[in-house]
Amino acid sequence: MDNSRRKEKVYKILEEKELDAILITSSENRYYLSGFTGTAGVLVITGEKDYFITDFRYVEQANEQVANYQIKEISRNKEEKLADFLTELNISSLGFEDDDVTYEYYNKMTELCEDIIFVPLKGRVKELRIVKEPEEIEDISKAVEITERAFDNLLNYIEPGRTEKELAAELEYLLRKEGGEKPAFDFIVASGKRSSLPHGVASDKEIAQGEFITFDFGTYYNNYCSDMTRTVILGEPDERQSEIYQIVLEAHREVSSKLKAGMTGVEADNIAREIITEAGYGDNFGHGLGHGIGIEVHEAPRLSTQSEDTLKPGMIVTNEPGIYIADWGGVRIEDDLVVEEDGCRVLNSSSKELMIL
Ligand SMILES: [Mn+2]
Repeated sequence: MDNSRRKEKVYKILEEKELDAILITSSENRYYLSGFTGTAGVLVITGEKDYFITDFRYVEQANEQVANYQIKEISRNKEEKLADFLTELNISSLGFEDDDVTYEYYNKMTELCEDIIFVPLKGRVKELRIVKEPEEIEDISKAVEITERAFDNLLNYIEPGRTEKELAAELEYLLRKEGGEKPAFDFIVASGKRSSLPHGVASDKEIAQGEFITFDFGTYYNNYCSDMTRTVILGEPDERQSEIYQIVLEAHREVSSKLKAGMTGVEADNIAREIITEAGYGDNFGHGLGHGIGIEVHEAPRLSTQSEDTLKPGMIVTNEPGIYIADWGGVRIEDDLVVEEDGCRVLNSSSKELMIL
């Protein structure tokens, strides 16, 4: 991966915050800024020479994957040796990921590095990931494609008597078979009354005739996530089921046709919220409209009544309005969208009409 452009952006943060170095500890930012896919290692970015520090298990992999960093091995007493190394480099102010390190790690490092001032980065590095580069959009599109193919293949498997867990397991198998790397999160398979649980992780409940089943799932592809939700029904819907489904679908469609760069996260959320509220179900849409996806399945920007973000071209966000009625059930429909100058591009292509199985 060519990480040089991304590193340049970190150099700007060094300058802006007048830091001697930035220590990257989170796996997501480590991957974003280096290309390393292993699970251990830190980056020390000074702007002159940058270092990738990892232990014995990953040195060979780092040499293959990580360009533009000097690879350094620290295998035992990692904190002590890192502290010695930072002191050797004459660093006096060090930016660190305060939203990533543990209290224990912070205490240990500040104790070991007496002469170094630790400056919290407050999400400044993470923010670099909010607008996606063309290669990232490609990876997410691929993840979405895999997700849709797997769901298509799952449809034949859905029948009364299967448990939610069986459906989740089959879905995971199909995703991996289609080329997915691993699930993007614990799948939600919520049927019948359980579909009123926005985050009802698959249970031992058997699915039955007449029930809504909400599937919320996704996969990693090349380290990027997809996130998709469909609600299907076993047998013909009753009047109320059709009504609720149509309201959510209308809210969802209105968002895909109106969302564009320049809107705030609050305005985007409000496109769907207005429709659901006017239909009388405002109190039953208790979460935000959507969120960014990327290396993490939930990242900036947020589309919600609390959001402080403004949409820019190249952001990828979910569009997932829902209505949840306790002791009855619920509906959610979710696609992934690329924000563009004058609109948005929907990455999903599978049908959003109520699927009657
Ligand atoms: Mn989502």
